[in-house]
Amino acid sequence: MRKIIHIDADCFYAAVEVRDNPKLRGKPIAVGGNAERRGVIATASYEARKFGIRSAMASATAMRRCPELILIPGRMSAYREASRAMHAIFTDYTDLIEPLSLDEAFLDVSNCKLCRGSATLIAREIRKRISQSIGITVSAGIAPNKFLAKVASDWNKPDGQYVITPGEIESFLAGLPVRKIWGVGKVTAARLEKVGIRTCGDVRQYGLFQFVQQFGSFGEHIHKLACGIDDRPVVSQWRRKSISVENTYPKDLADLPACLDKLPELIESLDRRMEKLDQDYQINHSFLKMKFNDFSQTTVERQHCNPTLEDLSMLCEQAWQRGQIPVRLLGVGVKLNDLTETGGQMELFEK
Ligand code: DCP
Ligand code: MG
Repeated sequence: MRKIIHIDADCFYAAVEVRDNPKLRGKPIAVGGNAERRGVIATASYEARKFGIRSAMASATAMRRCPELILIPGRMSAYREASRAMHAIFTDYTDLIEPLSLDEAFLDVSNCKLCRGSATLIAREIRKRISQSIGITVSAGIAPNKFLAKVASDWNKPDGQYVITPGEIESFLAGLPVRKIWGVGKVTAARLEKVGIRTCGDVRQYGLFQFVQQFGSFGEHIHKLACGIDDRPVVSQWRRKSISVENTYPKDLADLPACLDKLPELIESLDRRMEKLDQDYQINHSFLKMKFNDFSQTTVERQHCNPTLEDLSMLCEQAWQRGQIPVRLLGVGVKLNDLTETGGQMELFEK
């Protein structure tokens, strides 16, 4: 049984605007094009949604519905930056990340050992970290497959999460409108409604064979999802550039020997993380990060294809020489070549 999390930020562009200008908090705002220039709304804050303002609506219509609406032009670079920061948090839990848009992604956390392996706790921790370090809220759906996780992330929006355990799938789907199924738009929904099908539960009343006969091959897709069956994998196109571990120590490390003492356990947890990498990664550098107790920090790196304790001890000594005061944080890591990007291993050997 897989554990899939679907994350979706709450009124994403608007949330970034409110974060960067707290005076906007609690007010009806929207991000979008100028009403005079036939602009459209990209998104609206929840306060603005109370007036019926929605994505893709003409800005002129939005202004009519809510004359005090504060309309803000978009800042794509800020949204991209927030999206990147969210992604960086996801990578602490899994490499199987499939972004659907800037503010939305599937995570397959089936093999994640953090948070006692509980997807519910992982989602909660991710949401907390995003809110604390990025300053926006996201909602999450947790389920055994993508379809259910995506539906679930909408259930307790904003700033909430919803879990569908395997045992709850049937009752969850019983009352779920077929419109919630991907690809079922107005037209299909109307066709289904004609034969009395309104919910996924209604679809289940039909056998698969009968359903396909009546609705064609798309019927098979609908029937499977309505029964809670969705085997589509989380497809990650994202590739790592580096992998690292670090630790902030409860008591500062007083001197170089104290730092060197901590290296073996850091290397061990780095090794554990590297075991999960696929064969298409190749190490090209190793690095060591040191943060001193005055909060200054330094990183030293060296070309290596497989760093040993001796190699990292040397880096540690170099880093220490740059500060020579107690150390609060130590980190070790490697930078990676992605062989799938350089044309694959075979080609490398043939050159
Ligand atoms: N977006 C857009 N045009 C649309 C829909 C969305 O430009 N027609 C942009 C603005 C949104 C972002 O994409 O902030 C994310 O889209 P969502 O559908 O996830 O909507 P929000 O995150 O804004 O709101 P919600 O809280 O409902 O997820
Ligand atoms: Mg969103």
